[in-house]
Amino acid sequence: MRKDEAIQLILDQFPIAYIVSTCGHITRDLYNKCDREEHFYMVGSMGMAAPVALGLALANEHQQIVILDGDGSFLMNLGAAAMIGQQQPRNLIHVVLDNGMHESTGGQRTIGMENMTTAVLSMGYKAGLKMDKHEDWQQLHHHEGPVLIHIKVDPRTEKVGKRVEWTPQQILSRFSKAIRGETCELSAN
Ligand SMILES: Cc1ncc(C[n+]2csc(CCOP(=O)(O)OP(=O)(O)O)c2C)c(N)n1
Repeated sequence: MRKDEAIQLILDQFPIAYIVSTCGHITRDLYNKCDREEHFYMVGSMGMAAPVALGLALANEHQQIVILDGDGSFLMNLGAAAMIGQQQPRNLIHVVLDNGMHESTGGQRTIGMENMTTAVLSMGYKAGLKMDKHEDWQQLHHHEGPVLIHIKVDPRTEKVGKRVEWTPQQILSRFSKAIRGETCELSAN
């Protein structure tokens, strides 16, 4: 599957979710596909989308929170997965877009983790699903969180889109307002 197809599937499956995306190309891909106040774009802090999303899920238990992670970012901070497994937030979906590399910094290989779904089950996730085909998505809604969705994606062939134009302060401000149900009237620089 192409990465942009996978991101579109996530947006279609979780249309009202709050999404925390890992730094680098994944954040840029999400931003360029669809920019919403409900997106918290990590800009720089690799491995930190999962702990940020965990905090959000615990503090906002009636909102659905989605982590859009890369395999490099997921592997960099496995401790966050262990904490998610221990805290058991029912409203948290952890998506890992696995291209087998650190694409954002030049394509260096990751160590790989074929058994990511069984690994997180042993840490306490309620489900670990490998979703490589469009049909696989039908099984999704039977599970409560925390759920890990492992998606193998192809290496990029097209040019990456522009960087996020919001400042980190604007990202935080508009996201916080959105999750509190307040209106927001910011415009990007
Ligand atoms: C703590 C930290 N280390 C390294 C980086 C540099 N960096 C940014 S994105 C990235 C690769 C992320 O890889 P992955 O999560 O697999 O996503 P991909 O780039 O493949 O989309 C790296 C190494 C960083 N931003 N922060």
